[in-house]
Amino acid sequence: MPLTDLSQRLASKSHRLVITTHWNPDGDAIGSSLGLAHYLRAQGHRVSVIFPNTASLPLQKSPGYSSEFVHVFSEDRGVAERCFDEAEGLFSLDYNTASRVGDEMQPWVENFQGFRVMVDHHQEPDGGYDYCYSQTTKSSTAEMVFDFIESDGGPMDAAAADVLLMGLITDTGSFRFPSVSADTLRAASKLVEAGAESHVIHERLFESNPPSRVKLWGRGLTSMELLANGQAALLFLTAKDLQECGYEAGDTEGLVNQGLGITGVRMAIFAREDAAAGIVKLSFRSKGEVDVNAFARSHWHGGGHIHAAGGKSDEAMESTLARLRSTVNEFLG
Ligand SMILES: [Mn+2]
Repeated sequence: MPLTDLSQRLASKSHRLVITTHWNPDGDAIGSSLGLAHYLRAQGHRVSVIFPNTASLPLQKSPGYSSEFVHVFSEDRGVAERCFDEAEGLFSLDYNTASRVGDEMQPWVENFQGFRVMVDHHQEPDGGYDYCYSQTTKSSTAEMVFDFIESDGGPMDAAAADVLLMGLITDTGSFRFPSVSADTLRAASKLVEAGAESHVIHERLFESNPPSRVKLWGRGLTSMELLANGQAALLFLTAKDLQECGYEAGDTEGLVNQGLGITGVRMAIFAREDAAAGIVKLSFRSKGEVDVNAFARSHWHGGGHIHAAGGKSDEAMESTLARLRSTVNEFLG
């Protein structure tokens, strides 16, 4: 579907719009949502952004995160529900299926009565969208929002450029992953021209850590064990580790990637015990042909991309780790 279809719809008048993204919003979720909001507001639309739950501390410093048009569903449900009720159009950014927004918010996305727009780069998008922009080859949803803004033709302010570049940076590991294309770098170049500063974003995201994050990375790295004859690295943190180090939301984001830094490792697994929810949260990363989306779907109630996926286990930590060892050995064996 061409981007101009959506441009025509939006240009007809000022719309009341709601922008949503996935549970535990990461840099691309926050960046694409706020970037699109900044842009559409400057175009005269009345836009609310609804995050399902609170972002990690560094992401809360994103330009616009604390604005009056941003609401966190789990914190301020009444206001968020009113935004859904009043909006004429819904945007689903950086998620392929409504369950990704969490149980509480899912019905509000599924039952939304106005026009619906999906902008996303994950596999197998839900149906039921009036405008579905799904491109799995794109580095990030932020890159897709950039494409839309460029095609739409309006001006981009420095705040929009900042958060969109942040989305590119976080979803590409600072332009390291195979998903980085010439288009990605061209988008980055245009965003810098529009006022984004890469060093400012890096400092905000990666050099503003609470001590708990650095301590937990130490523990997580120490837990590392190799599986499948050195082809996989498993890292884990127990509820006790989290408690002793003073865990805060977002502390372990990115830790799983450390496993891929080992020679010969093609798949990395990170398991974090979530005592409150009674589950173990799982993250998977891979290189080359190893499809962690397939692995997460077939064994761990999850999914994602070929090289990055998530899942969960309802079993206790010890039995989850045992089953991870056997399923990984079998998967890569
Ligand atoms: Mn993304």
